[in-house]
Amino acid sequence: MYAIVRDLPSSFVNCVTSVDNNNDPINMDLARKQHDDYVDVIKQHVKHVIHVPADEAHPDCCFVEDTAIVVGDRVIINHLGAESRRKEVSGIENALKEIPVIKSIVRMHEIDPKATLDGGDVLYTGKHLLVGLSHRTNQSGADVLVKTFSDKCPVHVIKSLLTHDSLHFKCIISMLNDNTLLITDHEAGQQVMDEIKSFTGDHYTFIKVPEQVPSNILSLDGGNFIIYQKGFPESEKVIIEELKNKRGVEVKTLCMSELIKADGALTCCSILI
Ligand code: CIR
Repeated sequence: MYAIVRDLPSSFVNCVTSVDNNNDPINMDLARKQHDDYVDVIKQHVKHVIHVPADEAHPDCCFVEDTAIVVGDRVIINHLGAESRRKEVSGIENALKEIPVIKSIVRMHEIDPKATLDGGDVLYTGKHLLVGLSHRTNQSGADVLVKTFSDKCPVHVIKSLLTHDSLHFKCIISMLNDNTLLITDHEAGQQVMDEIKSFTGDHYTFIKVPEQVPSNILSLDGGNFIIYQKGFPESEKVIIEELKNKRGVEVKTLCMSELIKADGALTCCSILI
């Protein structure tokens, strides 16, 4: 397995964010420490970690998940929804070229210049590719994924997130393994869950997590090990009971408070291949 991660630039404090950080600005030293801790855990579980240097011109460049979609040996380089982030992709495209298993890399905007898509809106479970439309990901972006990957696995477009104010699809959902998903236990989560069930029937078991931030976990080792966000005791209870106690998953908690201030989640700081 490979992982791609990217360092935080000093310009990270100028990231795109919906969070009002005026009273509690991003602490860069702490943000770097939190990101380093995250990368250290990934290194313990993934054999090949490609570490891309930070790009000062792109404050959000550590959020590598948004830049590319990988299914098997095929990659789409995304055309990101936020214009200020679009040129982040070149450093990641170069990193992907180093990975022997990857045979084809195509750029979304060369397929359809109207298409926009962030990787935070795409969940590849190993069985299905689920694409959530959002303010960053438009129908044309989703259509490019349908065209590109439908011969590899079913691609389903989820529309209900658009009526809520979540930044990305994966702000409310993430995967444990190829038949178990975690989802936020509120209205947006319920609607998304109903839509996924309408496409996939009973394939997935859904574990409902009371708060939004901790519904985004990072699953490694085929779902036998997860990282979850520290500081959400109600959700932690569910994670410990449902994942650790019932399913025997090894769990590790990390505090990513400074990345949350940038609207970051756990999955967004790596691409796993
Ligand atoms: C942004 O607004 O684009 C970044 N500040 C945060 C992106 C987080 N990406 C993700 O969760 N996939």
